[in-house]
Amino acid sequence: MQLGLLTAREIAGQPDSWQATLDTVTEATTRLRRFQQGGDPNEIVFSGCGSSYYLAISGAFLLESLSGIHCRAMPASEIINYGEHLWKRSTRKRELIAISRSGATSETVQAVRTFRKHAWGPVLSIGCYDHTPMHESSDLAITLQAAQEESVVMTKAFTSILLAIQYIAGLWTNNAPYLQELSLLPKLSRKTVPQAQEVARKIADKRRYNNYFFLGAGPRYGLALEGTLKVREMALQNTEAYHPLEIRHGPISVVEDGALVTLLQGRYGRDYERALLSDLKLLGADILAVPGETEGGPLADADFTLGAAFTGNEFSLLPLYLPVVQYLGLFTAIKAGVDPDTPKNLSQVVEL
Ligand code: F1P
Repeated sequence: MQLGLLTAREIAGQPDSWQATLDTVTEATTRLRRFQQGGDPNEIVFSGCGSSYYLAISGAFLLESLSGIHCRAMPASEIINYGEHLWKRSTRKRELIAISRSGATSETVQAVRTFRKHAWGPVLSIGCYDHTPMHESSDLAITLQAAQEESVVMTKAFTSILLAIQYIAGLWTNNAPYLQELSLLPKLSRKTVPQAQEVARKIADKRRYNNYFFLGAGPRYGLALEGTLKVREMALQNTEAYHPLEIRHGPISVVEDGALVTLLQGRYGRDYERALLSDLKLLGADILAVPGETEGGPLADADFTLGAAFTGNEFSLLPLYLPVVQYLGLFTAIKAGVDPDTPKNLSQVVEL
């Protein structure tokens, strides 16, 4: 049996899935605009579970920075358990963006129904299947058919939903240059995905690490969390995610030889992040920098880099950070003799 066959195919299928995603959301433009004009919210809540919650974290940061509207991310269970308590004195007009690949995760479906029951605001749901309980409970449903997956772990579904959120953010803010940048991603990914495969294979061939750290600031924090989920679900390894400078405030105590630190680099805070990498390197960690080069030049302290194939607006390039992280989970699992297609104790859908 070849380990990780399904997952490998889905990671490699991202360029096609991203193009199909752009086609789907472009086709839904009128409905998406109408949804937003009807709501006029002063708070947009993003929600989901697991990888879909991590999408919510990145999506909320992204939409708030493009629109100026206050956005927050909540795990679906928090809406069910605390929504009423949290919002009982609030007069804000809200909207919910619910995210679920399956559209059937119990907490997410329940969060959508709770939101509607209390008339907290309209619900937009994003998933990969039609006629799901989540979609049927929402005001507007977007289905990304091409992002459907056989594997338990989310890979192309994650990046495709991320791209859909980016498109919606660009559309709602009438940001034509941003939408134009997004349209280039499928083509860019045809170069980045094979590069990512090569880099991740090299890392897994070098050694098995004791701890895998993922660092990401701003809209990349949710992606760093997704990195931990990939390495944990697929390869069952120890892994942690932080906003980059947060690692100095405690977690650095366990950084030593045997740690791999992956920095998802952006433009802001670059000098602080470079100084941080030097310190982590001195402690014995190996460093993967994604991308390996920014406007500030190449990163001297990186042991591994994902070429300079993507430079530009970090808010548009977000999906390009993921393939190397996904391949890292895949190859680390294969090296350890674990099948990434069948993660321990996990199923595609968590139904309570
Ligand atoms: C959410 C999720 C996945 C996780 C696993 C269990 O699914 O937590 O993120 O990888 O497959 O389910 P969904 O709500 O996006 O379908």
